[in-house]
Amino acid sequence: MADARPKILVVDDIPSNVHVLSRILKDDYDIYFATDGEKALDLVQTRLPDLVLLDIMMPGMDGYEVCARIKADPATHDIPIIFISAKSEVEDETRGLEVGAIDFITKPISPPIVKARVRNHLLLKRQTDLLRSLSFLDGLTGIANRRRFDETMAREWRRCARSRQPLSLILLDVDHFKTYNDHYGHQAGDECLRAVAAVLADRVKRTGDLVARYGGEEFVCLLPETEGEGAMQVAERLRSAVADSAIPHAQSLVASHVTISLGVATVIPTMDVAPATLTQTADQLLYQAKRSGRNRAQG
Ligand code: GH3
Ligand code: MG
Ligand code: MG
Ligand code: MG
Repeated sequence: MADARPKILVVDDIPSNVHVLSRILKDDYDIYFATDGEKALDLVQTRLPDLVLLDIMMPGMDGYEVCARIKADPATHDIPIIFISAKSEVEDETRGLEVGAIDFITKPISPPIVKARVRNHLLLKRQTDLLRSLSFLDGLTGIANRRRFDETMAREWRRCARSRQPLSLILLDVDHFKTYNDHYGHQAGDECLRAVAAVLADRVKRTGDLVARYGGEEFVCLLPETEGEGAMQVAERLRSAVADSAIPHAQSLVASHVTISLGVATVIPTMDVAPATLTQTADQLLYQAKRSGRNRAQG
């Protein structure tokens, strides 16, 4: 939800400190609180707050340790942390920033300053999140881009290697797209790519599957935990869905509408083999699909 209220986790072993901070912030934010490090880490995992206000001196796990652990976990690494502490030596603040905090406020606190810093850090966090999400989208079609594909491929490769599950990849390419551009113009070509991307995204929806623009008029579908047979079924579904959308292509040598060719490769990944080998196999199969007449899936 775009307009959901930001979530802030307040961590301090002294309940009255928690209370003061909650009172300052509760009108603008949803507040969660913890009075020890273990509970704080628990809430960070389950609630994924947008910001953490963190005391340093606490019995058991201290704030430095809590901060270091939040920063060590990729799932929580990007949550900004502000230390709020009575410790005020240069070394205390330096250490806090070195373990990954974005800011350091000394007690006794000034409510307007806490409010202002919290607001600024949340704004920065929102901008960073937005930029990151945009950096993973293809500007033309709005689906995932190559960077997102590469990252997801590396992650799924590791995951499937661990669980010894098959990983399937479909690489597909629009048939005779050069003549489409030549005949209808480059702008219509762009429109066609958008339409093809929408058809693909609409047909590949299982959780964990990814559809991305690989480059130019080539797209990929990554299908974790999918056997070759299942992947071929998906590929055939995509091939017929694009054909059925009946985008006119007067210059195609295959049909009177836009068609795609697909290469379908499956492997049980191992860590001594690079993910690129799967892409290469799919590319070779795609080439075969082209050579044997286009508008077909080759497994
Ligand atoms: P084949 O059936 O063998 O794939 O033939 P093809 O004509 O599709 O293959 P080729 O690789 O020769 O042409 C791909 C064309 O795709 C050429 C390029 O101008 C066009 N193209 C790549 N990216 C874009 C894009 O973003 N927009 C548009 N309009 N065209 C693009
Ligand atoms: Mg304390
Ligand atoms: Mg191509
Ligand atoms: Mg092509």
